[in-house]
Amino acid sequence: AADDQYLALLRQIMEQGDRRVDRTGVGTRSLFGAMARFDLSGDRVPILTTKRVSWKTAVKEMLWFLSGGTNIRELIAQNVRIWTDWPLAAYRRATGEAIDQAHFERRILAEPGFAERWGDLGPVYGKQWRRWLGPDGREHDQIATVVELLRTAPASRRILFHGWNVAELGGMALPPCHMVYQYHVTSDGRLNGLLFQRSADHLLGTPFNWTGAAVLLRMLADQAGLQPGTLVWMGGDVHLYLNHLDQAEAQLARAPRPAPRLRLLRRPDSIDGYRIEDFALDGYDPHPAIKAEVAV
Ligand code: UFP
Repeated sequence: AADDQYLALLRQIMEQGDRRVDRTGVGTRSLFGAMARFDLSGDRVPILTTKRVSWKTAVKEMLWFLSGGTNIRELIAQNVRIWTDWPLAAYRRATGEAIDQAHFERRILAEPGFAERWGDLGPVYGKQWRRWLGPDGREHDQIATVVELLRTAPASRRILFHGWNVAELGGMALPPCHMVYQYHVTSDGRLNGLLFQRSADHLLGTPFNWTGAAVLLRMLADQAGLQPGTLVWMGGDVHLYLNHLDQAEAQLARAPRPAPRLRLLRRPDSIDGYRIEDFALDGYDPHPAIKAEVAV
């Protein structure tokens, strides 16, 4: 079902999307306002089968957000390279050095001082989720608050966390794309979630963001003693970069395969206790991965 919704949206973007110049200069076709809904019961998970999605990378990234991290060093240590482009571009701009990505990543890993200076992304997701700084100097752990509310006030309409800290946007390598997450507990104990994503690179970003949001909902449900319900995804500017058109055509020609199932193998004592080894994806037999350039 995830593939059907994904491909329908992809086709719609290609056929009806507004062709425009975007921040990166690459150019996109863009739709405004899109929705997808996923039933997460029975271990269902919206991981695409029409191309291989590096789901473990998406889970590691989500665990990194939850850890409060903002430095790419912790990602590279786990072989996750999806955030390197931004600090690398900043390093090249600042130093004029034509360093290649692999060398840059080796230095980030090997030299803590170098990582501190060049690997930090600023107050991005992890900082805002776990340590949103109030005007009085107090730090707010939005994730802990969400878990607490799910347990003690499940009927609340205020169970949400937000990444768009206006006052700190200027210091971020990239302002949050998957921006606000809201939760809703049904009277029979199912956890629904809604992600509002202001900007979605439909080819490279969306499949990851769907995976991350689903995994996060599963962890939160587990921690609060709830069953997984529905994940609702809302996209603001949902776009296809013009250098991704061939990849999009190739994916549209593929037939979806049976959906995989995601199992959580362990229930840690807190939301902070999850590790990548706690997740198993059963029956994942996707079409091959599709390579594409990321617009920085
Ligand atoms: N993008 C995503 N998902 C993410 C992420 C980035 O789709 O999780 F971090 C894409 C959306 C857009 C670009 O193409 O990155 C961000 O650019 P902008 O800030 O101009 O929207």
